[in-house]
Amino acid sequence: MTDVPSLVKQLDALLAEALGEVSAASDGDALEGVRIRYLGRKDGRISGVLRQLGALDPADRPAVGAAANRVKARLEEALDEAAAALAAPEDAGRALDLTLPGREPWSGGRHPVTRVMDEIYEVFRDMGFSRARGPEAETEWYNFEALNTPLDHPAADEQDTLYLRDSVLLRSHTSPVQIRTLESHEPPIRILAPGWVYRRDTYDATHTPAFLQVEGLVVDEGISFVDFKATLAEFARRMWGPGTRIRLRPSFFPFTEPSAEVDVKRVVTAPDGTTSETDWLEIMGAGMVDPAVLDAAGVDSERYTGFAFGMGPARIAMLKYGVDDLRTFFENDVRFLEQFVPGGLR
Ligand code: 2NL
Repeated sequence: MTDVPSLVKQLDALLAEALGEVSAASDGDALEGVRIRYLGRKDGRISGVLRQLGALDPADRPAVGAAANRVKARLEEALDEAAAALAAPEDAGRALDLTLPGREPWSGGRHPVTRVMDEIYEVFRDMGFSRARGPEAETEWYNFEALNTPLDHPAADEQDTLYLRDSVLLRSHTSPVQIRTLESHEPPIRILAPGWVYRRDTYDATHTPAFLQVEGLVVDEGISFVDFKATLAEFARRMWGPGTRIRLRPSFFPFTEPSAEVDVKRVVTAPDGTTSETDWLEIMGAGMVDPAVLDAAGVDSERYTGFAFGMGPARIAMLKYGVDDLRTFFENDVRFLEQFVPGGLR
C-alpha cells in the first residue's frame, strides 16, 4: 500500500514552492528556469514524482496521477500568466488606443434669432443701408414725443413702458435711434436700427418683456410711396426667394402716415418638386414718415420725405422655423437650439 496522502502533500508543497519562485521571477529567463526546475522532462521535480507512478500500487496510481496533473496544470497556468504580465505593462488596458475616434469639441452655433437678424442685416446692407445704434435707456422725448406721440396719447400708455425713473425709460422700440440719427446726420439717410427693446408685457407664447427689433429708415429728397413699396418688395424677395410677393394693409402708427402692415406670400417647393404659395404672413409694420417726426428731429419736412419700418426677428424666426412658442427661443435649452445649427452642435 502506497502512502497516497503523503505523496499528494509532497506535490502540493512542490507547487507552493514553485509558485513562490514564479512570483519572485523578474524576467523571462527566471521564469524559464522555474519551468525547467519543476516541469523539465529529465530533471524536473514534479516530473520526477510522476516518474515514480510506475512504482506505485496500481490502485493508487489514478489518485496520485490526478494530483500530479492538477499541480502541473496550475504551475503552467501561473508561468503563462507571469510571462504575459512581464510582456505587457500593468496599465496596458488603459494605454492610448490610436484607433479610437477622437473626441470632437463642441462647436458653438448662432442662435436662430441671431441668424435671422444677420440675414436681415445682410439683405439691407447689400441694398445700401448702414447700421445705427443708440442707448437702451431713453428719455420720453426720444421714445415718444419726437415720434409724434404725446405722453397722454394712448400709444404711450398702450405700450406699457418700463420706467427707470421720472421721464427716463427703457426704450419700447428702436425708433429713438433713428431720431438721434436724423438730428446728427444730413440726409440722405438709409439706416437699420437693430436692438433690444422693452415693454411691460406678460410673458407668454407671443410676448416677452424684452425682445429684439429691427427698424429701418430712409430719408432723402423725393422719396415716394413707390420707393417704399419697391424697397420692401425687394427685401422680401432677397429674404424669402424671387417668387415672394408682398401686400400692404392699411394700419396706424403715430409716426407714419400713411401706415401699413406688410404681409408676404412665399413660394415653397415640396420634396417632389411641385411648388405652391403660402398664406399671407405678417412680417412688419411700416409707413411714410410723418412730417411732424422729421420736423421734431430738425429735418426740413418741406424738402425731405421718407419711409420707415419695424419688425421682430423672433417673430420672423417663428415663421421661418415653424416654432409656435416664442418662449422656447429664450429658455436656451441646448436640445432645442441645436436643431437650428446645420450639422448639429457637435
Ligand atoms: C412694428 C412697427 C414701425 C416705424 C416702426 C419709425 C421710425 C421713425 C419714424 C417713423 Cl424715426 N417710423 N419706425 C415705423 C412704422 C412701423 O414698427 O410693428 N414694429 C414691430
